Amino acid sequence: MLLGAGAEPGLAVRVGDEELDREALWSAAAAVAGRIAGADAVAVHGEASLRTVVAVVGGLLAGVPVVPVPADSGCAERRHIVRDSGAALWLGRPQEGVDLPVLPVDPSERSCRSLPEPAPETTALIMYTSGTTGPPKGVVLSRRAVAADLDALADAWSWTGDDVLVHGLPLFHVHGLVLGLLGALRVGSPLLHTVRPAPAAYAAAARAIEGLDRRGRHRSGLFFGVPTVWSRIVRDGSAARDLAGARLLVSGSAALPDPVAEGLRAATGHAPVERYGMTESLITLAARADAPRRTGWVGTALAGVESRLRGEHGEPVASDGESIGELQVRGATLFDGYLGLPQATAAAWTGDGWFRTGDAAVRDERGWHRVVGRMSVDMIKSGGYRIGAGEVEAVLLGHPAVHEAAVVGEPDDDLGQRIVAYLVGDGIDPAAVVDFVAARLSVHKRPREVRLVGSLPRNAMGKVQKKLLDGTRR
Ligand code: MCA
Ligand code: AMP
Repeated sequence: MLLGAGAEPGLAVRVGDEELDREALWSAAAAVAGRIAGADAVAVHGEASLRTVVAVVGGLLAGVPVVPVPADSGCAERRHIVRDSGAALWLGRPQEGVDLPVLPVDPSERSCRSLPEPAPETTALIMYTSGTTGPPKGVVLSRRAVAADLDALADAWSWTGDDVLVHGLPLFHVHGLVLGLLGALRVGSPLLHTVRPAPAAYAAAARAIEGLDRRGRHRSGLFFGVPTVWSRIVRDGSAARDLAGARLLVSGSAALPDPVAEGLRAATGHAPVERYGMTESLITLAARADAPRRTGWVGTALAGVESRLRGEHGEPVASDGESIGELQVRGATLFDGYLGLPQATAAAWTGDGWFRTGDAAVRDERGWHRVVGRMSVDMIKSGGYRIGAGEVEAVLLGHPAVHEAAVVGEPDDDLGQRIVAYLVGDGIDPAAVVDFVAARLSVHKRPREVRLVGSLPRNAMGKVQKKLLDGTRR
């Protein structure tokens, strides 16, 4: 069973002030499953709510591929995801730009319908993620891959039903949805979703765990966050103190700066464990809960996963803790391909069957990894969100005042990288251009800064030389 239906009864999920116990969640989800059975795929409005939880679980019970749609997406991105995925229905609150039949989701609905468990190779999710160019691609993830990843993480972190999971991450990406919701359901640990990952909300959840004793046993807190969340918690000293009673703090989705890791250790008494992954591979590397912490290192390959480093021409790179190569992975957690894009899928794999992550890393003799950056400047990570420079540039070029555009990620203390747009044009209003992107792509893909320039540095072939742009320190 993908969702661990054998787990003990009791609280399954609380989102904000609303909650469902396991029986009520399964029953509401079964009602959804009954209505969507046989659909090619369903799009789910990814807002942080019980509706989203019920819709996703309903899709998985029915064996219908679930397509989570970012809650902050603009019309163009939403329309692309809905059309490209072949979704037949929209589950959740209606949104502009969606021309699918809408199926409202009611968490208080009950159905006693029981459905057969779909085969492991069935698609569980189609998750949209950015490449360096073009619109987001649909990453096809099987139930087998999801189950393998969650079991390997449970093993690495000694994650059991005695843990209460706390996070406030988006329910439309791997971190918040696969690990943060499906992980909790598979393992059987109640999830307290804080709606937003704000420091005060994590602190309140930490205090609430004390009221969730199970059969007299004390529950322990497992907290997930992206580095921006941990950095904000460190800056908010009182929230950090409330996390002192946690069992484990986990950081992922982007590099955790050493000062943030050290700040957390000082304020909470806990050194966080890091883990690394991608939408395409799910989580592949993690530090174990029972191993000594190594700040700046993301850990070893999970059970069922292998890793290696390769140079520019495919040559092996030494695992000496210093030599840098492209990180390549293979194993049970890998995706089935990009939906409808056989060429892009083929290009993502080496001739001998390893997935090319596009991340530069080092590996030491003990198999620990440190991620040192992306191979391409056109892949940006901001607040843990993956954003392709080309996707933002294409939208900017659609603005009537913009003639040329180059988008880069610049170092940012809060977000890791912030999106900066260099623009050439006539009478550009920077704020209007930012809103133009937010309305079409996603709010989190908007430039945080616009710099107006007379021209962009280009090479003899006319290609923009991003490394020469003023202010870029990459
Ligand atoms: C501001 N806002 C706007 C605009 N400017 N809205 C429309 N147009 C504008 N021009 C509003 C936003 O809607 C929002 O409103 C508010 O301002 C704050 O938005 P923002 O500043 O973007 O948020 P933030 O505080 O900077 O966000 C930081 C964050 C967020 C909370 C850490 O970046 C986040 O949730 N990151 C998680 C990403 C993640 O889960 N990645 C995992 C990928 P309002 O507040 O009203 O909504 S999966 C992955 O990477 C792998 C597999 C892995 O390893 O995990
Ligand atoms: P996404 O597909 O949104 O999951 O983004 C995947 C990318 O996030 C990876 O290719 C890495 O660049 C980055 N990433 C995820 N986890 C980590 C980590 N622990 N340290 C550094 N980068 C990370």
